[in-house]
Amino acid sequence: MTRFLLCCCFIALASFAQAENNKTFPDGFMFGVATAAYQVEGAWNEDGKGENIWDRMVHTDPSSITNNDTADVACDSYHKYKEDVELIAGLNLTHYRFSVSWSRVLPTGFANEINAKGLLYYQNLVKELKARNIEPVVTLYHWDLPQPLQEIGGWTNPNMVTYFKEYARVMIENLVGVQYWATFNEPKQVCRAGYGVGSLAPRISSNGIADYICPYIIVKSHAEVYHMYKNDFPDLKGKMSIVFDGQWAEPASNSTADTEAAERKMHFEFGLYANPIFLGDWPQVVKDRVSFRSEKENFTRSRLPEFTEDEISTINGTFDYLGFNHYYTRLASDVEEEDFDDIGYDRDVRVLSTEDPSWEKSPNGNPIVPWGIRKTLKWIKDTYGNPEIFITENGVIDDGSTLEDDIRIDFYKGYLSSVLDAIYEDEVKVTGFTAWSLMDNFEWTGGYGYHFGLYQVNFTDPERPRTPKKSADFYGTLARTLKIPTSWANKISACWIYLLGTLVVFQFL
Ligand code: IFM
Repeated sequence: MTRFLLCCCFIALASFAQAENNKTFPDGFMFGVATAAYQVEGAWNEDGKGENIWDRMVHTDPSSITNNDTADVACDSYHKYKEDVELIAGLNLTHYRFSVSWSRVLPTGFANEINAKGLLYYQNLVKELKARNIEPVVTLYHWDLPQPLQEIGGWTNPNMVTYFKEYARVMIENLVGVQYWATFNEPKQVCRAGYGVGSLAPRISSNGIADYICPYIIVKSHAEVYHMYKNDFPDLKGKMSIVFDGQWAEPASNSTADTEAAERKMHFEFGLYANPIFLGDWPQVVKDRVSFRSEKENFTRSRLPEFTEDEISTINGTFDYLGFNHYYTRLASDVEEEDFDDIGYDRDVRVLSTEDPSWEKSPNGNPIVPWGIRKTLKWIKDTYGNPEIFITENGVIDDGSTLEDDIRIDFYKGYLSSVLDAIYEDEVKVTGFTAWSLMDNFEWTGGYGYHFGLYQVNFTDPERPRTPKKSADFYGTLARTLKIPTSWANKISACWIYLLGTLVVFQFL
């Protein structure tokens, strides 16, 4: 009996040494990679493409981007898409998440003029993927609004609902084989960074005003497209949804104030966009906070637009899955109510975000906290009635100095272990995982200084050659085996533990 118990202990120890989590992802689980049109395509003015808000920003204010980088050529995927698909196929991946450049297909943004060559590019990409058995996951809007639509107010103009729907119809009609659609990528970035603080294009600074009008227009646009897809294309049978970015807010202490602050933060950052679609209407705490402060600031009504009953029921339930991007975790602590002289989103949220100094950091300073993804997944499950969750982005940067990107491999080991825990311990319905990104690309205002890729791209070479990093092999093995690959070092320590165990059991007992 003692021998038996000891054996069990050693086996358990050895498995622990072998990998963070040696469970297998469920059958049919999807592993893929993601990119976005503006970040990889290049060809910014080729074959009839129109100008978008990022083209405008990088060309008129070059210093807004690190090193004055532009995405004029980027990874040149417009010309090299076949090579991209080849790389994806070589990694045994099930899907490729990419986005459509609206102004490549509709140069002015309006559907009166379709650019046949632009459309053909996406048709060819989908054809190439399908031929390799790779499922296209298509995002309709990943931040690159046609400039003429910005001239009329962009995502603060109610007419955008119609223009977006007309654009979406063109894409749905022309990419019929697509089974996975997402209307928007990370509406929080579009609204908060684009129209609130003004750090991303179109760089509107209307803190606490436009960043609430924008979600109102975006969720209505999303809902219209969802209904159009279901009603006008009943034979297509694909899934339509939206992608949210959700970083975890961990209470900084056990106090009730900090616990409530963390929950409030989740509702302002995630719920503001997800609640109307998954539950109907804005989160109550957001409605209460913005209306309370608006009244004190002498507004005649809340700065947060109110949905009509009709809008609530139209928007509610417009999802087939929940697209989820996750990168980091922060600590949340309660902040005292500030005076009412200045208006702003942060004053509405009333939460201070900090980091635990003991957390490991990525080269850009983001905390690496694998348990944060599990907590966010569980929070989404509990808050939104256990929807199917498709992880549409997760990743970390390396410092660009080496192809031996162990930082990325360790990052994925940790985060994927937590995803497995979410699936098996918390029973969250996660059906897919998507690495950001297939290759190094144009990281918005960070230019080419941020290396998120499984493949390195040489941006000084006109050919833009792609070279696999060590993590590409890791990720390919993961996709093939549905298990987190164990490194040789871990395998060797596990063998030593087995060996030692056998010796102890049979020699000394
Ligand atoms: O590069 C971005 C992407 O466009 C949206 N999600 C986060 C990524 C990394 O910052």
